[in-house]
Amino acid sequence: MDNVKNGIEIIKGDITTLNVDCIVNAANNSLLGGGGVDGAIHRAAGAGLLAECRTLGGCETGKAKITRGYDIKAKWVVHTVGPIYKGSTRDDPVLLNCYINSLELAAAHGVRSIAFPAISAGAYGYPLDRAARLAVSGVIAWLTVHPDCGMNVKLCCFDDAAYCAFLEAYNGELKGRCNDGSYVPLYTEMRLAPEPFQNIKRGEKTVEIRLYDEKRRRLKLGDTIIFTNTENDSECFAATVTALRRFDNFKALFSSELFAQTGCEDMTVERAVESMYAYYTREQENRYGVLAISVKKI
Ligand code: AR6
Repeated sequence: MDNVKNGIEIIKGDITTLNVDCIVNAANNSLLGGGGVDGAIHRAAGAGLLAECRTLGGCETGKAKITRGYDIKAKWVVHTVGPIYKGSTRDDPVLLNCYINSLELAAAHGVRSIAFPAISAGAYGYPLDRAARLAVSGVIAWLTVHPDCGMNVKLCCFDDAAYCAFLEAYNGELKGRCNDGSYVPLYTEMRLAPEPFQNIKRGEKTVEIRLYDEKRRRLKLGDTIIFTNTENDSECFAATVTALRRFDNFKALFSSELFAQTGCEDMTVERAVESMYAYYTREQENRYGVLAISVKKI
């Protein structure tokens, strides 16, 4: 297959008029229509869309379902349900998953160009800047994991406020990737040796261990981590940080109940501690302490 490049673009406009393979609808759990962009898409697509939606049995928050586009130009409509903002960052991974699951489903249907509205940023109340950063993080996370998919993503903003917030998030994400320190990206990259890489990918290892250094201090619950195989840079997957726990040293960490999730559980605690000195010195361990990062593959 050709190595077709992915693309991402921030645009301003009405999503129902776009010339793309697929548009994404910010729906509700019933999938039976509503206000905002949902209402606009159903009005533009016509009765056929609603009839097909009725056969789908609704959709869970953070998940996605697909229908035909009926009277709109796009062949497909992916319906996803964003979280309702409740004043905390707890639902951030759910909003990220809206983007990731929509892209996954669309790609499985041969879609190569897709437009998203600002999911959850209207009636569902997400602060625009955070919704924008999560959108950009989720899309970039997915594109990073599927580098040769040739997917063109348009983040379609309806008004100037959304357009500015998305541009800022996108530029910030690029700056964050340049590590100039002025922006804390909502995802981070970690390199893993082949064995732990595969173990985390299969869900057999759910705790990754790092020094609690400057970089790791910036990690937060709900962040996206892109894990890359040290022996093959193009092999990577995205995961969400589900828990963070600090320990004074490796021994304390391996003596906790987290031991069973570290991928070292077939060793003795002493051997597990020893194995960490292949990566870090005792001096670094004493200076920074260590961090147990619980992750779940996206
Ligand atoms: N094209 C692009 N973006 C649009 C359009 C359009 N035609 N119309 C609105 N937007 P919202 P939510 C923007 O409320 O927050 C519905 O009733 C809008 O300016 O549509 O995920 C569903 O049925 C905002 O930036 O979706 C659910 O009950 C963004 O789309 C609930 O709202 C999302 O706003 C979902 O709430």
